[in-house]
Amino acid sequence: MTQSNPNLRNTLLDRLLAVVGPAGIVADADQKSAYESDWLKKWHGRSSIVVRPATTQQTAEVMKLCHENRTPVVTQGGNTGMSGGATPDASGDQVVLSMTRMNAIRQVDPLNNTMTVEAGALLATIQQAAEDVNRYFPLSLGSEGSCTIGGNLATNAGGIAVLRYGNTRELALGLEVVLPDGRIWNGLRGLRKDNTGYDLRDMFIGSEGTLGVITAAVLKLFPRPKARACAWVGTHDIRALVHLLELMQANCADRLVAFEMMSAESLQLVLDHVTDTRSPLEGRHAYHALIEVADTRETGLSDMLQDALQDAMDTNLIDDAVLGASLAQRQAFWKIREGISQAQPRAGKAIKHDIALPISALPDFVGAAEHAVRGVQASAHIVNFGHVGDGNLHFNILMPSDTSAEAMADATQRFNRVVHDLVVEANGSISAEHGVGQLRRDELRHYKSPVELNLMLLVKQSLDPNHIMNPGKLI
Ligand code: FAD
Ligand code: 2HG
Ligand code: ZN
Repeated sequence: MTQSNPNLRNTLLDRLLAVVGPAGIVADADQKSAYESDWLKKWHGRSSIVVRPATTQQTAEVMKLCHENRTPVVTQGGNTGMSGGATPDASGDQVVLSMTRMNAIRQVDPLNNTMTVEAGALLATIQQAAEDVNRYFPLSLGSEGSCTIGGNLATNAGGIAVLRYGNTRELALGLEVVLPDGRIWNGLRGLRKDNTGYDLRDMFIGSEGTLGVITAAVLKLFPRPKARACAWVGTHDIRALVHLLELMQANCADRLVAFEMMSAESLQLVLDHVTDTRSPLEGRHAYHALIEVADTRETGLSDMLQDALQDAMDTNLIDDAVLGASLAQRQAFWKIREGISQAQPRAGKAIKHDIALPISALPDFVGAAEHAVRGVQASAHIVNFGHVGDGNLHFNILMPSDTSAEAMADATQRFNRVVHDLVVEANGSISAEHGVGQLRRDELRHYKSPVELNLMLLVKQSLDPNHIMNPGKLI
C-alpha cells in the first residue's frame, strides 16, 4: 500500500491518533520537517506522519498497524546519526517513529550496578542519573546532549571511552524490543551470565532500526572515577603515536580511559573554525594525542601520567607534552578534540570514512591511504583523526563547500574505493561506530562475503517479512 494516497494516509492517521492521542502525532508539514532532515542537515526526506508513542504498549500498537498496512517505518532517536539512518526517503510514504517521549529512567539498582532506561532517554540524562547514585555510565560522545540511548544501541555507538569500557554493545545487559509485527520481546534482564540460547540482544544492537524498535534497555554501571588527569602530546609520526599507546597501556593499564588522535591538519581546522580554541603546544607536530587517565582513588594519578610521558619523551616517542592541570585546561583540550565535527561542515563538505583497523596495522594503513587518496586527487584535504585507542579512524576528505552534488557523488565513489579497499586488505572494517545507514549501504554489499550477506538477509526476512523496518538502510 502506498501512503501517497491521501485517503489511505488519513485512515492510518486516524488509527494512529486513536493509539497515541494528539500529543503523539506530528502531522503539520512545518513541524514534521525537523524529523525529515538529520542534525547536520546532510540527509533530507519526507514522511507521511511522525508518530511519537509514550509507552511500549503504544509502540507495539503502532507497529501492528504499520505491519498490517505494510507501511514503512523509520525509527528515530535524537536524529544525530551520521549515516542517514534515521531520515525517511523522498517518497513521503514512510512513517517516522520518534522515540523521544519514551525517556524515563525506569529503575536504578546500584547494588547490581544496573539501570533500566527507556530508549528515548538522552545519553547525558543517563550519565547524570548514574552520577546521582555515585555510579558511572561511561558511554561518551560529542552528541551526548542530543542523542538517545535507543540510537546509541541501534548504531552500537563508540565514542571516546571504548578503549576502557567497550562499545554500547558491551554496556547493555538486556533489551526490550517491539518486533515489526507489534509483538513485544521483554529481554530486560540485568544478568552478567545468561546462556539460554541464541543471543537475541546482540542481534538487535547495531541493527539500525531494520529489525525492531528498541524501547528499553538494562545498562551496566561502573564505579565512579574520583580523579582524572589528562595530557596533550605532539609527535612526529603515527607509528610513534601507536607505540605511545602501547607504552601508556603498559604504564597505566585500565586507568587509561581515552587515547584520541588528531593530525596537524585536523587541529588546524578546529583552530580556524571553532572560536576560543588555541593549540595546547608550541610549534608544528604531525600528530597530536589527547590522553586521559581516571581512577577511583584520588592520589597518584598525575604522577603516573607524568612518569609515563617522561618515559615516552626519553624514548623519543613524543616531541612535546602538556598536562591538563586544571578543569578549565582539560575542558579546553576536549573542546579541540570534539570541535572537529563542528569545524568540518564550516570548512567544506566531508566525505567520511569511519573505519576500524587492527591497531598494529594503523601506521602502514595511514601511509598507504594518504598515498592512494593523493593518487586520486593530489590536492586532497585529508582530515584524519579518531579513537586510536580502539583502532577507529575518521579518515575524512574535505571537499570545497561549493562542490556540486554530482561532483560529491563522483568523488565519494572514487575516494571510497581506494580507502575501503585498503581497509579490507588490512582486515579492517568499513563501518566502525556511525552505522551503515544509507551512506554505506552499497559499500557493505560490495565488501561483505556472500555467506555473511545471505545470513543477514535470512535474519531480516524472518523478523521483518514485510520489509517495513527502515527500508533502504543498512542491508
Ligand atoms: P538517530 O540518529 O535518531 O538514529 C540512528 C539510527 O538508529 C537510525 O538507523 C535509527 O533508525 C536507529 N534508531 C534510533 N533509535 C532507535 C530505537 N529506539 N530502536 C531501533 N532503532 C533506532 N557516534 C559515535 O559512535 N561516536 C562518536 O564519537 C560520535 N560523535 C558524534 C559527534 C557529533 C557532534 C554528532 C552530531 C554525532 C556523533 N556521533 C558519534 C553519531 C551519533 O551521535 C550516534 O550515532 C548516536 O548513537 C545516534 O543516536 P541518536 O539517538 O541520535 O540516533
Ligand atoms: C568523533 O569522533 C565523531 O568526533 C565524529 O565520531 C566523526 O565527524 C566525524 O567524522
Ligand atoms: Zn568518532
